[in-house]
Amino acid sequence: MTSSDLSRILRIAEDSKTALIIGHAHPDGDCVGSAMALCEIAEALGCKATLLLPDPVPLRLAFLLGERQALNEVPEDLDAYTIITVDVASPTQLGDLKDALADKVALRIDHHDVGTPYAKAEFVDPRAAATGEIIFDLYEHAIATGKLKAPLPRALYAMFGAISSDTGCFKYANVTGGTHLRAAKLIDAGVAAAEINRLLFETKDASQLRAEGVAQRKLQLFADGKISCIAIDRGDYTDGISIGDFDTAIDIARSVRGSLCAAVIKASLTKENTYRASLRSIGLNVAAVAERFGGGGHVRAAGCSLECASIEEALRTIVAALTEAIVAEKKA
Ligand SMILES: [Mn+2]
Repeated sequence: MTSSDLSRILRIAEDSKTALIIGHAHPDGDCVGSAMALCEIAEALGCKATLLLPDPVPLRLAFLLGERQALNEVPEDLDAYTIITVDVASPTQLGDLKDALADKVALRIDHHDVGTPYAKAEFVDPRAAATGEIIFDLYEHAIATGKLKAPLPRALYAMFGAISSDTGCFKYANVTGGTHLRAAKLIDAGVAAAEINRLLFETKDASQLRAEGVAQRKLQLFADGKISCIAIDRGDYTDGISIGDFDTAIDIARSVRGSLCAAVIKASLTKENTYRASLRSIGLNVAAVAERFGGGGHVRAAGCSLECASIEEALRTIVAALTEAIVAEKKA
């Protein structure tokens, strides 16, 4: 993002007296941390900021918010707000808020490779490993231009969490030298990096560990082991295991030696015949696969929802699409 882009974003935040800052459905660490940090920055610029997330924040990410509360539904006086989204690639990612927010988003700050434009002003930088990197640049720009006078420790903490979360603790292919430089500046500014990484990556609920056991038993390989899948049906949400406990199942699927792409398919708890697929790869463009089903994301990490009669059908559909993508890639 250029410094004139950053100036324009800051101006939108400054000019809005009341801002509604929104992340995506099924919030992840990047969206929660980035939205939290932007709220802190907007408030320091003299704006009243309200955080809105389409779904509740999972317990494991709640620490990024500190004392800040997040709304889960749009406020009644919606038109009084300047609406800003962070890490939201397309309107479908707004989940149940999609219809209420249609055509009302003033500003989108994002880093996804594949998405559907929807905001009046769009600032998307796919080179950023996390939206948190863009928020950090925005913060530095505000300091450098004198708009922010004092450091904002809670914002810095949340930004580090955002960046660390979306890079898998600085180990994914999206990490650049710039990612480490920003992290270094955050650590030098006093951010408790080890604490954040421990809470993000080394702390699990017992139910999550049990879910990982279920996921390991459900691992299936296809295409000579090039595709690794875990399919989770409604009946697996039992014994105190919730759907969110399977968030890390994708790490199990993608760790299989020889796997080129991994998928975790989860049955929706609330919507009959609806399945959510998370896709990961080590090169294959899974964003293009997700896009076929109305989803999107990054080349190596993407997601989509499917309407299918059963978990078996959802699994067959995803495996067929991934197999086609592997064959097409070989030909190219
Ligand atoms: Mn992100």
